[in-house]
Amino acid sequence: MTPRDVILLGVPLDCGKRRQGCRMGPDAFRIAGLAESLSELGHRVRDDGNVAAQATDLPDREPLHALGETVGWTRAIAKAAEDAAKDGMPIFMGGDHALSLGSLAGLAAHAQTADRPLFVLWLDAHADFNTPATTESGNLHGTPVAYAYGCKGFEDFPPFPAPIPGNQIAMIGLRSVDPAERAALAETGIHLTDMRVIDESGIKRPLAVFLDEVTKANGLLHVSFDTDFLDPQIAPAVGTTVPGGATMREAHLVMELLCDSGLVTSLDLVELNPFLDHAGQTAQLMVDLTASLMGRRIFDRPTRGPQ
Ligand code: Z70
Ligand code: MN
Ligand code: MN
Ligand code: MN
Repeated sequence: MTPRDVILLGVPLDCGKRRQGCRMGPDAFRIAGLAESLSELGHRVRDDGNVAAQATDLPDREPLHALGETVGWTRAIAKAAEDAAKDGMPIFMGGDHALSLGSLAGLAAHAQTADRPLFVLWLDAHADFNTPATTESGNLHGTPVAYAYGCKGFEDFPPFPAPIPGNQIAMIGLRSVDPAERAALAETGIHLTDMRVIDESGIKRPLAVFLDEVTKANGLLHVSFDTDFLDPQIAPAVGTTVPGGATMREAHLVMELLCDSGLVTSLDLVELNPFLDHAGQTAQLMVDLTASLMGRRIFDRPTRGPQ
């Protein structure tokens, strides 16, 4: 893989849901050796430390959990994301998935300036396609894709710069989707790959189809990696475990195919809750998967197809 300028940004945000612990994520990724693993692969790595929360005077609004705090974080992260994207490949070390309200907004602004379409790959058990109006839990980590797609209901948030069309978004790993999300997704054109498709036909094909579209459009590609994409047996450090997730081999294959594509321009690592981890196992797995995405290999192979 061509050496990249990687910019690590810690985002100790924990306000996207009620269960706490994700704010320890950035340090867990550091302690698990993310920077060192990427440097060993030949990348130039800079750790910019943690993004600071931004205060707002926006009042909270029931039934939403921590609305004001989340809007403040969204502004701060969007600014950091847009700045970092100019310098290289940002990796956002979360933090829960509300982080992506900000990373997507900042990267969409960057894509607009670069005059390239932004594509988003959402690796997650969940669709995160609720809005502040449809959410049953009030947890805003369940909303970033709807924000980026331009759904109504986000009036308290900064206007999303250049909403992302559905055909530029792919979700892989789905196995927990709320009724309101399912109804809303039906009309979007978002590429939906649930676990049944993966069981029946494998994880490679839906990914390859999407990557082809990114290539054809000369797009930027943001990968948003929710730890709960993985099966909880290999990744126990998540607040809402959903059984039946991606295996170690499926996850590494996704990362290797993404690496081969050379298309990934930014990455979120989210929903790791180190308080629930077993001796750093999940943090270490996330770091190893990121290393696969950034070029770590067992053997060098031709980049296309079986031999
Ligand atoms: C549900 C909600 C969610 C992650 C849980 C769950 C959302 N759809 N996302 N864990 N990562 O509350 O909106
Ligand atoms: Mn998520
Ligand atoms: Mn999830
Ligand atoms: Mn498409």
